[in-house]
Amino acid sequence: MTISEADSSSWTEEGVDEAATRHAVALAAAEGLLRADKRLPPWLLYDQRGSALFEEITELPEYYPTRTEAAIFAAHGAEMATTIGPGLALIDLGAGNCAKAARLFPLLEPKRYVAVDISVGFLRDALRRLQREQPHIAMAGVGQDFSTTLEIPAELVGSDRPVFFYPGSSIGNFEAADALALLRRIRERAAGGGLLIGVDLVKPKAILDAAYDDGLGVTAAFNRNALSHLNRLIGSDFAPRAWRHVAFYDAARARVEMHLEASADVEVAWPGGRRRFAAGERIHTENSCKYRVDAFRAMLLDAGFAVSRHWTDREGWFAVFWAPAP
Ligand code: AVJ
Repeated sequence: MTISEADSSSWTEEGVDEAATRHAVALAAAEGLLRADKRLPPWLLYDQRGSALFEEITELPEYYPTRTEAAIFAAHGAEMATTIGPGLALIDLGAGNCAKAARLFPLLEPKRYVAVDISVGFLRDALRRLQREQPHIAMAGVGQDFSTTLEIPAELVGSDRPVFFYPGSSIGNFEAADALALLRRIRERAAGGGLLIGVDLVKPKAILDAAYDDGLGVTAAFNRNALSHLNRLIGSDFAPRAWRHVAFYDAARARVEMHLEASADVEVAWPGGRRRFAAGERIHTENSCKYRVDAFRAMLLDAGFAVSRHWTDREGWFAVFWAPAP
Protein backbone atom coordinates (compact mmCIF):
# COMPACT_ATOMS: atom_id res chain seq x y z
CA MET A 1 0.00 0.00 0.00
CA THR A 2 1.37 3.39 -0.96
CA ILE A 3 -0.22 6.55 0.23
CA SER A 4 0.67 9.81 -1.44
CA GLU A 5 0.55 12.72 0.88
CA ALA A 6 -0.33 16.31 0.11
CA ASP A 7 3.21 17.37 0.99
CA SER A 8 4.65 15.10 -1.72
CA SER A 9 6.27 12.50 0.56
CA SER A 10 5.07 8.99 -0.20
CA TRP A 11 4.27 6.16 2.06
CA THR A 12 4.31 2.38 1.95
CA GLU A 13 3.17 0.23 4.77
CA GLU A 14 3.11 -3.42 5.57
CA GLY A 15 0.93 -5.44 7.84
CA VAL A 16 3.32 -5.24 10.78
CA ASP A 17 1.56 -2.32 12.33
CA GLU A 18 -1.97 -3.60 12.06
CA ALA A 19 -3.32 -4.43 15.47
CA ALA A 20 -4.39 -7.97 14.56
CA THR A 21 -0.97 -8.88 13.14
CA ARG A 22 0.73 -7.28 16.10
CA HIS A 23 -1.40 -9.37 18.44
CA ALA A 24 -0.62 -12.60 16.58
CA VAL A 25 3.09 -11.84 16.51
CA ALA A 26 3.07 -11.07 20.23
CA LEU A 27 1.17 -14.25 21.00
CA ALA A 28 3.81 -16.22 19.08
CA ALA A 29 6.50 -14.32 20.97
CA ALA A 30 4.94 -15.34 24.27
CA GLU A 31 5.76 -18.93 23.31
CA GLY A 32 9.30 -17.93 24.20
CA LEU A 33 8.16 -17.94 27.82
CA LEU A 34 7.51 -21.66 27.63
CA ARG A 35 11.04 -22.52 26.56
CA ALA A 36 13.73 -23.69 28.95
CA ASP A 37 15.70 -20.53 28.11
CA LYS A 38 12.80 -18.17 28.66
CA ARG A 39 12.95 -15.16 26.40
CA LEU A 40 10.99 -12.34 24.85
CA PRO A 41 11.82 -10.54 21.60
CA PRO A 42 13.57 -7.17 22.00
CA TRP A 43 11.00 -5.32 19.88
CA LEU A 44 8.69 -5.54 22.91
CA LEU A 45 10.90 -2.88 24.49
CA TYR A 46 9.74 -0.31 21.95
CA ASP A 47 6.15 0.77 22.40
CA GLN A 48 5.40 4.48 22.84
CA ARG A 49 6.63 4.52 26.44
CA GLY A 50 9.59 2.29 25.65
CA SER A 51 10.73 4.61 22.87
CA ALA A 52 10.43 7.59 25.24
CA LEU A 53 12.41 5.73 27.91
CA PHE A 54 15.07 4.83 25.37
CA GLU A 55 15.40 8.51 24.49
CA GLU A 56 15.92 9.19 28.20
CA ILE A 57 18.57 6.47 28.29
CA THR A 58 20.50 8.18 25.51
CA GLU A 59 20.88 11.23 27.77
CA LEU A 60 22.14 9.35 30.84
CA PRO A 61 25.76 9.96 31.83
CA GLU A 62 26.38 6.18 31.92
CA TYR A 63 25.00 5.53 28.43
CA TYR A 64 27.91 6.61 26.23
CA PRO A 65 26.94 5.16 22.76
CA THR A 66 24.59 7.86 21.50
CA ARG A 67 26.77 10.82 22.39
CA THR A 68 29.96 9.06 21.32
CA GLU A 69 28.51 8.25 17.92
CA ALA A 70 27.22 11.81 17.55
CA ALA A 71 30.71 13.13 18.32
CA ILE A 72 32.17 10.86 15.63
CA PHE A 73 29.71 12.21 13.06
CA ALA A 74 30.42 15.77 14.19
CA ALA A 75 34.18 15.31 13.91
CA HIS A 76 34.33 13.22 10.74
CA GLY A 77 31.04 13.81 8.92
CA ALA A 78 32.62 15.96 6.25
CA GLU A 79 35.24 13.33 5.51
CA MET A 80 32.54 10.65 5.46
CA ALA A 81 30.61 12.67 2.89
CA THR A 82 33.69 12.97 0.66
CA THR A 83 34.33 9.24 0.98
CA ILE A 84 30.74 8.32 0.17
CA GLY A 85 30.38 10.70 -2.75
CA PRO A 86 27.36 12.41 -4.31
CA GLY A 87 24.01 11.46 -5.82
CA LEU A 88 22.65 9.27 -3.11
CA ALA A 89 19.35 7.90 -1.95
CA LEU A 90 19.74 7.68 1.84
CA ILE A 91 17.85 4.71 3.28
CA ASP A 92 17.50 5.05 7.04
CA LEU A 93 16.98 1.75 8.86
CA GLY A 94 15.12 2.21 12.14
CA ALA A 95 14.65 5.90 11.40
CA GLY A 96 12.58 6.71 14.52
CA ASN A 97 12.31 10.50 14.70
CA CYS A 98 14.68 10.83 11.70
CA ALA A 99 16.91 13.19 13.70
CA LYS A 100 20.23 11.40 13.16
CA ALA A 101 19.82 11.28 9.39
CA ALA A 102 18.56 14.86 9.25
CA ARG A 103 21.79 16.02 10.89
CA LEU A 104 23.72 14.43 8.02
CA PHE A 105 21.65 16.04 5.24
CA PRO A 106 23.85 19.16 4.98
CA LEU A 107 26.92 16.95 4.55
CA LEU A 108 25.64 14.04 2.46
CA GLU A 109 23.16 16.14 0.46
CA PRO A 110 20.99 13.16 -0.45
CA LYS A 111 18.67 13.44 -3.45
CA ARG A 112 16.22 11.12 -1.78
CA TYR A 113 15.51 10.03 1.77
CA VAL A 114 13.74 6.76 2.56
CA ALA A 115 12.88 6.27 6.25
CA VAL A 116 12.22 2.68 7.31
CA ASP A 117 10.79 1.81 10.71
CA ILE A 118 8.56 -0.80 12.29
CA SER A 119 6.81 1.90 14.29
CA VAL A 120 4.85 3.75 11.65
CA GLY A 121 2.90 6.34 13.63
CA PHE A 122 6.02 7.95 15.07
CA LEU A 123 7.76 7.91 11.69
CA ARG A 124 4.89 9.43 9.77
CA ASP A 125 4.82 12.61 11.89
CA ALA A 126 8.60 12.99 11.90
CA LEU A 127 8.79 12.59 8.15
CA ARG A 128 6.03 15.04 7.44
CA ARG A 129 7.81 17.68 9.50
CA LEU A 130 11.16 16.97 7.86
CA GLN A 131 9.71 17.13 4.34
CA ARG A 132 8.39 20.61 5.07
CA GLU A 133 11.86 21.75 6.18
CA GLN A 134 13.66 20.10 3.25
CA PRO A 135 11.33 20.34 0.26
CA HIS A 136 14.11 19.63 -2.25
CA ILE A 137 14.76 16.09 -0.93
CA ALA A 138 12.26 13.47 -2.14
CA MET A 139 11.12 11.70 1.00
CA ALA A 140 9.27 8.46 1.57
CA GLY A 141 8.37 6.33 4.55
CA VAL A 142 8.34 2.55 4.64
CA GLY A 143 6.65 0.71 7.51
CA GLN A 144 8.56 -2.51 7.68
CA ASP A 145 10.23 -4.94 10.07
CA PHE A 146 13.55 -4.99 8.22
CA SER A 147 14.93 -7.65 10.57
CA THR A 148 12.92 -10.19 8.56
CA THR A 149 12.30 -8.52 5.19
CA LEU A 150 13.98 -5.64 3.47
CA GLU A 151 11.98 -4.57 0.44
CA ILE A 152 12.58 -1.02 -0.64
CA PRO A 153 10.33 -0.13 -3.60
CA ALA A 154 12.65 0.60 -6.55
CA GLU A 155 10.88 3.85 -7.43
CA LEU A 156 11.87 5.27 -4.04
CA VAL A 157 15.56 4.89 -4.92
CA GLY A 158 15.24 5.72 -8.60
CA SER A 159 18.56 6.09 -10.40
CA ASP A 160 20.36 7.36 -7.29
CA ARG A 161 22.99 5.41 -5.36
CA PRO A 162 21.41 3.46 -2.49
CA VAL A 163 23.26 4.30 0.72
CA PHE A 164 21.90 2.51 3.78
CA PHE A 165 22.23 4.25 7.13
CA TYR A 166 22.09 2.07 10.24
CA PRO A 167 23.31 4.04 13.27
CA GLY A 168 23.14 3.51 17.01
CA SER A 169 24.69 0.05 17.08
CA SER A 170 21.26 -1.46 16.67
CA ILE A 171 23.03 -4.23 14.75
CA GLY A 172 24.15 -5.32 18.25
CA ASN A 173 20.64 -6.59 18.98
CA PHE A 174 21.22 -9.45 16.54
CA GLU A 175 23.28 -12.53 17.26
CA ALA A 176 26.22 -13.02 14.90
CA ALA A 177 24.44 -15.24 12.35
CA ASP A 178 21.39 -12.98 12.16
CA ALA A 179 23.56 -9.86 11.97
CA LEU A 180 25.43 -11.37 9.02
CA ALA A 181 22.15 -12.30 7.32
CA LEU A 182 20.89 -8.73 7.72
CA LEU A 183 24.16 -7.29 6.35
CA ARG A 184 23.85 -9.61 3.33
CA ARG A 185 20.28 -8.46 2.75
CA ILE A 186 21.43 -4.86 2.84
CA ARG A 187 24.37 -5.64 0.53
CA GLU A 188 22.08 -7.15 -2.11
CA ARG A 189 20.11 -3.90 -2.24
CA ALA A 190 23.04 -1.49 -1.99
CA ALA A 191 24.77 -2.01 -5.36
CA GLY A 192 26.46 1.22 -6.46
CA GLY A 193 26.15 2.65 -2.96
CA GLY A 194 26.95 1.12 0.40
CA LEU A 195 26.31 1.07 4.12
CA LEU A 196 27.11 3.66 6.79
CA ILE A 197 26.78 1.88 10.11
CA GLY A 198 27.44 2.66 13.77
CA VAL A 199 28.88 -0.15 15.87
CA ASP A 200 29.54 -0.30 19.59
CA LEU A 201 32.95 -1.71 20.45
CA VAL A 202 34.29 -4.08 23.10
CA LYS A 203 35.47 -2.19 26.20
CA PRO A 204 36.03 -2.76 29.93
CA LYS A 205 33.18 -4.52 31.70
CA ALA A 206 32.62 -1.81 34.32
CA ILE A 207 31.76 0.75 31.65
CA LEU A 208 29.36 -1.60 29.89
CA ASP A 209 27.68 -2.79 33.09
CA ALA A 210 26.99 0.81 34.13
CA ALA A 211 25.71 1.77 30.67
CA TYR A 212 23.00 -0.89 30.88
CA ASP A 213 22.21 -0.54 34.59
CA ASP A 214 22.14 3.18 35.31
CA GLY A 215 21.88 4.79 38.71
CA LEU A 216 18.49 6.40 38.09
CA GLY A 217 16.91 3.12 37.05
CA VAL A 218 15.79 4.35 33.64
CA THR A 219 17.10 1.22 31.93
CA ALA A 220 15.33 -0.89 34.56
CA ALA A 221 12.05 0.87 33.76
CA PHE A 222 12.74 0.43 30.04
CA ASN A 223 13.29 -3.31 30.53
CA ARG A 224 10.22 -3.84 32.74
CA ASN A 225 8.07 -1.91 30.28
CA ALA A 226 8.39 -4.86 27.89
CA LEU A 227 6.07 -6.73 30.27
CA SER A 228 3.49 -3.93 30.32
CA HIS A 229 3.63 -3.85 26.54
CA LEU A 230 3.12 -7.60 26.36
CA ASN A 231 0.22 -7.39 28.83
CA ARG A 232 -1.45 -4.83 26.60
CA LEU A 233 -0.87 -6.81 23.41
CA ILE A 234 -1.95 -10.27 24.51
CA GLY A 235 -3.69 -9.82 27.86
CA SER A 236 -1.03 -11.50 29.99
CA ASP A 237 -1.03 -10.64 33.69
CA PHE A 238 2.61 -9.84 34.45
CA ALA A 239 3.13 -7.52 37.43
CA PRO A 240 6.14 -5.60 36.07
CA ARG A 241 7.18 -4.33 39.51
CA ALA A 242 7.67 -7.91 40.69
CA TRP A 243 10.51 -8.30 38.18
CA ARG A 244 14.05 -7.13 38.79
CA HIS A 245 16.20 -5.61 36.03
CA VAL A 246 19.39 -7.61 35.48
CA ALA A 247 21.99 -6.45 32.95
CA PHE A 248 25.61 -7.47 32.62
CA TYR A 249 28.42 -7.72 30.13
CA ASP A 250 29.51 -11.26 29.29
CA ALA A 251 33.07 -10.78 28.04
CA ALA A 252 33.35 -14.33 26.66
CA ARG A 253 30.37 -13.68 24.36
CA ALA A 254 31.18 -9.99 23.89
CA ARG A 255 27.63 -8.98 24.64
CA VAL A 256 25.50 -7.24 27.21
CA GLU A 257 22.50 -9.31 28.23
CA MET A 258 19.33 -7.88 29.71
CA HIS A 259 17.04 -10.08 31.76
CA LEU A 260 14.05 -9.72 34.02
CA GLU A 261 14.27 -11.74 37.21
CA ALA A 262 11.26 -12.83 39.26
CA SER A 263 11.56 -11.38 42.78
CA ALA A 264 9.24 -14.05 44.19
CA ASP A 265 7.45 -17.19 43.02
CA VAL A 266 4.75 -16.12 40.58
CA GLU A 267 2.36 -17.60 38.10
CA VAL A 268 1.70 -15.72 34.90
CA ALA A 269 -1.19 -16.48 32.57
CA TRP A 270 -2.16 -15.31 29.11
CA PRO A 271 -4.70 -16.51 26.55
CA GLY A 272 -3.26 -19.80 25.37
CA GLY A 273 -0.58 -20.23 28.00
CA ARG A 274 0.51 -20.02 31.58
CA ARG A 275 3.68 -20.65 33.48
CA ARG A 276 5.07 -20.62 36.94
CA PHE A 277 8.29 -18.75 37.63
CA ALA A 278 10.31 -19.46 40.75
CA ALA A 279 11.97 -16.56 42.56
CA GLY A 280 15.27 -15.85 40.79
CA GLU A 281 14.17 -17.24 37.41
CA ARG A 282 14.99 -14.98 34.51
CA ILE A 283 13.49 -13.98 31.17
CA HIS A 284 16.05 -12.89 28.60
CA THR A 285 14.83 -9.67 26.94
CA GLU A 286 17.76 -8.30 24.92
CA ASN A 287 21.31 -8.83 23.73
CA SER A 288 23.57 -5.97 22.80
CA CYS A 289 26.61 -7.40 21.03
CA LYS A 290 29.90 -5.51 21.09
CA TYR A 291 32.48 -5.85 18.34
CA ARG A 292 36.17 -5.47 17.74
CA VAL A 293 36.96 -3.34 14.70
CA ASP A 294 38.66 -6.22 12.87
CA ALA A 295 35.87 -8.68 13.55
CA PHE A 296 33.23 -6.26 12.30
CA ARG A 297 35.23 -5.44 9.19
CA ALA A 298 35.55 -9.17 8.49
CA MET A 299 31.80 -9.51 8.83
CA LEU A 300 31.22 -6.70 6.32
CA LEU A 301 33.55 -8.44 3.85
CA ASP A 302 31.79 -11.73 4.50
CA ALA A 303 28.49 -10.01 3.67
CA GLY A 304 29.91 -8.97 0.29
CA PHE A 305 30.89 -5.37 0.94
CA ALA A 306 34.21 -4.06 -0.37
CA VAL A 307 36.98 -3.01 2.00
CA SER A 308 35.49 -0.60 4.48
CA ARG A 309 36.93 2.29 6.36
CA HIS A 310 35.92 3.46 9.77
CA TRP A 311 36.08 6.40 12.13
CA THR A 312 36.21 6.14 15.89
CA ASP A 313 36.38 8.30 19.03
CA ARG A 314 39.66 8.87 20.83
CA GLU A 315 38.97 6.15 23.39
CA GLY A 316 37.94 3.62 20.76
CA TRP A 317 34.53 3.03 22.33
CA PHE A 318 32.42 3.27 19.20
CA ALA A 319 33.01 3.10 15.45
CA VAL A 320 31.23 4.28 12.32
CA PHE A 321 32.01 2.14 9.27
CA TRP A 322 31.56 3.03 5.62
CA ALA A 323 31.21 -0.18 3.64
CA PRO A 324 30.99 0.35 -0.13
CA ALA A 325 28.92 -2.02 -2.24
CA PRO A 326 30.43 -2.07 -5.74
C1 AVJ B 1 18.99 0.70 20.68
C2 AVJ B 1 19.66 -1.57 20.62
C3 AVJ B 1 21.28 0.16 20.36
O1 AVJ B 1 21.62 -2.05 22.76
O2 AVJ B 1 22.43 -0.17 23.46
C4 AVJ B 1 19.83 0.55 25.58
C5 AVJ B 1 19.10 -0.58 23.38
N1 AVJ B 1 19.08 -1.44 25.72
N2 AVJ B 1 19.85 0.19 26.87
C6 AVJ B 1 21.55 -0.84 22.96
C7 AVJ B 1 19.34 -0.48 24.85
C8 AVJ B 1 19.39 -1.02 26.95
C9 AVJ B 1 20.26 -0.12 22.55
N3 AVJ B 1 20.04 -0.22 21.07
